[in-house]
Amino acid sequence: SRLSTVLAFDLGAGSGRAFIGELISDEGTTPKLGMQEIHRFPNHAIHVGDHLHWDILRLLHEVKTGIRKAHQAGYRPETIGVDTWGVDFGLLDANGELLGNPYHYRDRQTDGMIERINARIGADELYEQTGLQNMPFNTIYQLFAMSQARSVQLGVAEHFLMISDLLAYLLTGRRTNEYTMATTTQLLHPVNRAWNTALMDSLSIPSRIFSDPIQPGEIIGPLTANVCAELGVVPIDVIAAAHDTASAVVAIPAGDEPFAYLVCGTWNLLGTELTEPLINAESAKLTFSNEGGAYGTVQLLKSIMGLWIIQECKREWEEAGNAISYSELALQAREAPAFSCLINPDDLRFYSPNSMVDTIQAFCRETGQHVPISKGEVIRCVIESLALRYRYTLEELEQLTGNRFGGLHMVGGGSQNELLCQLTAGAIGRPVWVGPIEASAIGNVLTQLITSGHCLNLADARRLVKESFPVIVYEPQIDLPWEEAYERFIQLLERC
Ligand code: LRH
Repeated sequence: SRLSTVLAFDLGAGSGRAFIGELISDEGTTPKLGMQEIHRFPNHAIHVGDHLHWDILRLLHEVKTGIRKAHQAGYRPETIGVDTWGVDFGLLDANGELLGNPYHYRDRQTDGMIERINARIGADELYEQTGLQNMPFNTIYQLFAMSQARSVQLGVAEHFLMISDLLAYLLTGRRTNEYTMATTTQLLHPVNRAWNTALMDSLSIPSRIFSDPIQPGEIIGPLTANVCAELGVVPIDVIAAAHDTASAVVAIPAGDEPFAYLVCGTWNLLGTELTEPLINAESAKLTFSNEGGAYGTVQLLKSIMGLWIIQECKREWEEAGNAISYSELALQAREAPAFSCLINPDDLRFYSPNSMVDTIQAFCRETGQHVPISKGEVIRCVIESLALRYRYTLEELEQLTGNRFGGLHMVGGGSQNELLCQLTAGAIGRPVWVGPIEASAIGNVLTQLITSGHCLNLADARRLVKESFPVIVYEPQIDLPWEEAYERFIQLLERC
């Protein structure tokens, strides 16, 4: 029988998805979670003049479509949750109207802002106050760029809402700042877990636009009468979901022991779960972030450039009239020779280049390596480099925490890339436990089930994941000279 039905939206930088999560219990067996995908839609960056934006109204439309489709398919979800990527936001005026289209985090307005804030505050001081890796896209740099540009919108804004808060607002009319999303702004103090208004003041960011964070799982409110009338549904409660990364970690099938994870999507987040922030000279030097997790946890992690590099190559080939599927790309990469060239995936030149393929080739040329030409060679180079980057980051994480991890949990859309999983196991010389793929959406469902009392807590939720979804194990294969490749990779990192 069906114990509970909820609806989860998970929006990433490349696509959004809607899932029905159902807690089902058959006679005498332990309950299991079932996930049905009911809607999937692309999420595109839109160039407007000199800027890059998200199409927030289209996203709202797709979320509404998801609610409608769930209803049409006969589901009656008890609650709804919306999780999204971090760092981006919308601003509301005093009447509660949205001011403009939210910027895309890859918009160039943040160019040079890290240097400017470092000059004002000092990198060490900023790390001490925020506990976050200085990524150019962090909200702090976006808001500082707007304030430096005398943004009229920022001048009149009364409310700041992260993308997930904004979508929840457009559905419910309630303005909230969810805590785990708020931690991706680099404006929240990691120890007292409140907005850092002194930091905002020193950067001319108006502190009046932020409200006290609420925790994932808190009830935001019911769908507005307008939305209910438009979609023909009853006023279902919207529940605050965690940041997509934090939500994915909720769904990692781990036990009580410390574990390391890789949330693998457009970005790759490699980290471990702690109960308190870890902020010291070493974590600053190794540039690890202390992001807020669900249920009081701290996610000590590092952002790695991720599948973005592959997505961009694919898009470029498509636009040049050489469209190729991911499965065909994987096949060609598998056949390409191993370790013919490597890149540092986190070199900022790969962040937002005009041509990703040219940039990879230029990197290899400049570092005196073989220059990859075929699609297979290019993708092989990226996948091997990512796998080596994971090893490097995992070892840093171990150095920082003093833990030795028996393997790596891998979740997220990118974990469907078998070659990446297999090469990662090879690179780290330990097993990679893959699954569940849709971890962010599952974490979102679990958060709702904890709120309704169908799951007791985080540990209970993770037990349910273990009972409900398979984990594929990739054992390291010793067919390739990984140690030698790793040495070359480290030399490369030292040079650039
Ligand atoms: C992953 C993610 C990541 C960063 C980035 C902008 O989807 O949320 O944790 O915040 O997007």
